Amino acid sequence: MLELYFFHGATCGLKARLALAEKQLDYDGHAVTRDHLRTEAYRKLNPQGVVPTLIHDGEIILESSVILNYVDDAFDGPPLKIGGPLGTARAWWWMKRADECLPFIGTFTYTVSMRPKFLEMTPEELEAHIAGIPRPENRARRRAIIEQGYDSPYFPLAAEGLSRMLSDMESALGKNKWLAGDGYSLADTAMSPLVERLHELAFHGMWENRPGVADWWERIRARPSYGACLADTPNPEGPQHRAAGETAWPEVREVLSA
Ligand SMILES: N[C@@H](CCC(=O)N[C@@H](CS)C(=O)NCC(=O)O)C(=O)O
Repeated sequence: MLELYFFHGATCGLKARLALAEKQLDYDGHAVTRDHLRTEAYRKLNPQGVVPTLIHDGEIILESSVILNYVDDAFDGPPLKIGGPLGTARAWWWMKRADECLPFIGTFTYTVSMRPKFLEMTPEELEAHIAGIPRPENRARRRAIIEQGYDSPYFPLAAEGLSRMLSDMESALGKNKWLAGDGYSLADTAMSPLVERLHELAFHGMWENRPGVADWWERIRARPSYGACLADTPNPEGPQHRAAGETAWPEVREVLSA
């Protein structure tokens, strides 16, 4: 039996869902709320209180990149590591890159779209929210973003990190059709949710001068896996992200070009 805990709108949850869709696997999907991630029951499955959590025949598998690799190794279906050891190494390089870029995409999402909700909280509610984040580095980042918004030191770092990510993608896609070679692989699965969030924020200007990324993104969106994960069950926070992103874009563009 295969189960996945995720929430609609979670970048890492989408990563795992895309991989399961690419492998054409049936599974029990548990779409949970953010509040559920803070319960004792969920933290027994995933002590960091995050998604995704994959459970296969009672065994718990954590960390989205580890889940991607496991799903590819454990099941039949189209192989998602291609091109022998070199192709696998390249796919892992991108999976590592996706993990490194997750805090940057979180900073963009929370600064641009989620922050107003936190500013409405009472000081007690806000402290309880921050106290419920297990890792101290994540608590510090969340607090700085809520208190300082675009002036937090995390925002320019995220802008630089995401620009570099897209430049690296442009460079790879100038050499090969897909990120890790001639065929679709876990590299593409891992990077798609990060670009999906930029797409939700309507920050398409970030790839207007990166034709390789623009073309790759259209090909990703045309895949059945994208339709299965996003067309049928769109992110309920998508309209909020788009509205906030459209308003923020002039300011974000300035930071990106600084
Ligand atoms: N390194 C972890 C990160 C997981 C993570 O941070 N997940 C986010 C969603 S992308 C989450 O569950 N956040 C909890 C929240 O928003 O309350 C992984 O790749 O699985």
